[in-house]
Amino acid sequence: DTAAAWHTEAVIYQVYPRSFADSDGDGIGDLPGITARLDHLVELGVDAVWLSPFYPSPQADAGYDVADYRDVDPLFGTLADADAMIAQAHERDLRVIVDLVPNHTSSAHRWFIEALAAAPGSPQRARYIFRDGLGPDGAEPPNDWQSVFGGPAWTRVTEADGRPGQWYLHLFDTGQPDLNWDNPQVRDEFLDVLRFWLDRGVDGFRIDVAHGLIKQADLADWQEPQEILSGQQVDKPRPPMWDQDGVHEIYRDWRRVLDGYPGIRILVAEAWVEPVERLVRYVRSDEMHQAFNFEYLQAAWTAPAQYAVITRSLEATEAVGAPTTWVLSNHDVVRHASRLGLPVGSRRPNGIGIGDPQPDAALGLRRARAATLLMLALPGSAYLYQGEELGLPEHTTLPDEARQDPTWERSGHTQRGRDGCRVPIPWEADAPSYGFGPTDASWLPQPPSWAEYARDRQRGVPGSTYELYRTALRLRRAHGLGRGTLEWLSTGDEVVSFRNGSLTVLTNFGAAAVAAPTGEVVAASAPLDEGGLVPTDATVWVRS
Ligand code: TEU
Repeated sequence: DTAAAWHTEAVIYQVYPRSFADSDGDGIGDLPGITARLDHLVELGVDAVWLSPFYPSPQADAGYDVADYRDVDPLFGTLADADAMIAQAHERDLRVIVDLVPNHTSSAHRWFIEALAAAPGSPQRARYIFRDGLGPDGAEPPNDWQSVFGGPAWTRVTEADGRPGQWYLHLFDTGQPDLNWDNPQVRDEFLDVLRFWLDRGVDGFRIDVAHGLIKQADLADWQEPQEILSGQQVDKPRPPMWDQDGVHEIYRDWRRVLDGYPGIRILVAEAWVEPVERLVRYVRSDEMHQAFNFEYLQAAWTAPAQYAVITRSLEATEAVGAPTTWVLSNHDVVRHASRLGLPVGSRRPNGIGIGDPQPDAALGLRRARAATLLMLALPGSAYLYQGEELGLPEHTTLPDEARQDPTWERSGHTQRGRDGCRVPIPWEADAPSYGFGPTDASWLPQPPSWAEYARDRQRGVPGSTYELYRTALRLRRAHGLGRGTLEWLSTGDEVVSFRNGSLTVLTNFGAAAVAAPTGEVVAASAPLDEGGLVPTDATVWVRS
């Protein structure tokens, strides 16, 4: 029954609420804006939306610092707006996935405010990870861990008597204190939060930093540079803050809650864990339903690398009976239309660094179109990030004073951060803020090139990126590609080619054009050369 197993082949579209559509003209997108644009998602042809956080928050990390898990930030609307958005989505057969941030709260969460006011050793402090400092006055942090955003992962607090006191752990920003998941109160609270949103009708949760909740009990020093991808090989020691075995028990508890609701409600792990054999431990049948495939996102643009990552991903997920997932972009990484236009060796996932070369925009877009057409032909579930259907590039020339991502400050301005992939979406070329909202306001400035990418400039235009996505999604559904089986035809150095059902797919990575498979070309990421040859950096779908 495909309806029951919807997630195994779903195309899920990530909405980044502050940048999708602004209904009230304050320059920040909101829930009524999303609801008003749901028909776009229907026209595009996706199955579900995942919304990044819209909960009350000081916005120290664009909402990934949650102050109240059961409400909506006034920036984005009200709980009634959330209910209306969910209802309107369901009316259109779109499922709704919300973001859950369990590794840390905001420092403005009631629990953390209580913890600061309470004494060392109190039950209030035991919900977080407070420790005494090292050295004579406790002036040194408890260990050498670094924040993912740069700088020490510990901040010292001032006690009630006005003296410098204990330190608290934050793997991310200072405004994101890590919760203590050994505390039963923390566990109960999140079971309740799950029920709160399930009762409101959501179809699932994307679990932020799913590999970080449990820390090695001794909080041992970690000399290696802080790596996001937490383990290079299955048998190597893992960093004491990532991918600890204890996390799995938490997700088993959550799965039991979800399974108590009608239909299939899903858990999706955001876990930067390598290799894929360790990642799939999160998607065992009694844990999460899916995990983002970041190894795929990071794979090099060569035939051997793409063949390798696709086969490894399919094999590893098949072994645990979970759907394979595919993703090329999200709100944390350089948009793939730019990433694929960077010289090999300078493709950092999170932000184009100071002094890095600028991407080749034409090359990047050409490869992005080829990559997307390859991805959407694969069996499993695929994630799209808002704006990629317009071919949006990274905004690489944001003025420094406009930057909002905490990584910019925390890294001492050595990393530009992730703002460049978060710029508000252009809907109409000739409207204020390119149709993002009713006014010119936009929380990050939109570049003038946004006019040419606007949806209304591409809609109905043959060969546009928007129409390429629509065609691919329509055919993917019509041919059941998401539940198909992949049969390799060619895995050489220049070409990757396979069959999925009645379609033959070929991507040409080589410098010379190659013959297309025989049959009717139903989709192509670039026009074919004379004689029906597939040019370099292009993908074709052929019906035979
Ligand atoms: O990201 C988790 C995470 O590890 C990111 O910092 C990511 O690896 C990094 O941006 C490199 O690309 C999640 C959210 O997706 C991110 O937006 C949040 O900042 C982070 O958690 C903290 O909640």
